[in-house]
Amino acid sequence: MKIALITGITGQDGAYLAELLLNKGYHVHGIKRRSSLFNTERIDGLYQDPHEQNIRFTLHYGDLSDSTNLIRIIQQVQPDEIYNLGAMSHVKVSFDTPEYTANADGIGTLRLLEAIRILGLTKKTKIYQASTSELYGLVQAVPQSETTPFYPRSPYAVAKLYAYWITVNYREAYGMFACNGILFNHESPLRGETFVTRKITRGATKIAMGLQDKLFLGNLDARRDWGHAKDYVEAMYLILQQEKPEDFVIATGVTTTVRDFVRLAFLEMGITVKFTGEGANEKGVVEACNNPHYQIEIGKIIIEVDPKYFRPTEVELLIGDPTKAQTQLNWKPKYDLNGLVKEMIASDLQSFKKQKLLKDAGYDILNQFE
Ligand code: NDP
Ligand code: GDR
Repeated sequence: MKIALITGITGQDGAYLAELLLNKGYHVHGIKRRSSLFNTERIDGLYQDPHEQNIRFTLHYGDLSDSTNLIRIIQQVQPDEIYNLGAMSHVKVSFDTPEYTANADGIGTLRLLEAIRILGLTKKTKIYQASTSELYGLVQAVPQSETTPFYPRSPYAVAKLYAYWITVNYREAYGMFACNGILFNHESPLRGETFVTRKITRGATKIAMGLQDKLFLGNLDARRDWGHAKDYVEAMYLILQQEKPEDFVIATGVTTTVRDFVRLAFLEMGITVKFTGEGANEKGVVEACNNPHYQIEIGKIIIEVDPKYFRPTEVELLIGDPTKAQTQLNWKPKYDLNGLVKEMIASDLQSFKKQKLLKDAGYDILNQFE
């Protein structure tokens, strides 16, 4: 039985990848951080009681900032494959916590690579590094491919640049099977609530249901190449099954503005949004409502720009060229943007129905921190 170790198993990608590998017959080990509240919601469905016999899913406490713990876990687990998905992954937050981000996202990768080397596992253990389209940053050329120069634009991207190159260096220096997947944005119903797509799908459902008045967003002009996380974890797996270790861009090749993502998400709730004004004064107004269950006033302002969400340095345009992955990995995404939005909206709608029922019955449990 193959053994995989996933850092960041409690995150969006960790949850989908763990499920994929379990379905392929792997024993999946994951590293989770200690937290004062439960943080395993995304993987609770995969949980196996460690008191049972023949379990194939095991969690270990740990952190990418602690070499001792990484060495101990890798020694104990003896993984065939490590997927390094753990990271402080929010670009805007990385401007607030740059040192921590460098430590977890940059040096964390070095710690894993060194642990493999120290333990004499360089010929046994393959490692996948979660690299990112944020490496391209300030546009040098489009579409962005494996040969496009990098120009990172945030502490997050700079930390990931270190992680990218240290992965390449360990491959070249020690012959390790170490690969970068340069993944463009990928989303899903499991996406963290503060990333823009999920913020929008949650906002669209709550506004339509009368649970929220307005949605405040930042740069509506930014363009992203959005795919579905389920398709992207498949690519991670394929990258480690190749004969030679190489780096791959994973993307859809289609780019969309944040503004158009807003339009699509609200349309899925039957609401047509018209944008008026410019820059920080731009507003999204209800132009039409065609929802059999929830009605909303025409002309109501439901989107506003709040400059607090602007980034000190922004990445304006990402559009990936996945030709290498398509030809060499035979990777093809199953979802398009419409399918992704539909699935995210359906999931958020389902989870807010309970809140709506409680509100209609007089129990207002809206989260005041949102
Ligand atoms: P998430 O933010 O959903 O998950 C990040 C995971 O990393 C969580 O499990 C988190 O734990 C864990 N983590 C954070 N800090 C540490 C630390 N110091 N030590 C150990 N674990 C830690 O990210 P995604 O699933 O979306 O992304 C997975 C990886 O892919 C990340 O490295 C991200 O930077 C990268 N990436 C993501 C893309 C995307 O569009 N989603 C695109 C390209 C790259 P906890 O749950 O406790 O917070
Ligand atoms: P990104 O994702 O920075 O691309 O990083 P995010 O969804 O945070 O932002 C995408 C774009 O939307 C603009 N934006 C807003 N973003 C957020 N979060 N909140 C807002 O209110 C808002 N309004 C507009 C942003 O300015 C940006 O241009 C994600 C993460 O998953 C990284 O870990 C990963 O490496 C990259 O994708 C690829």
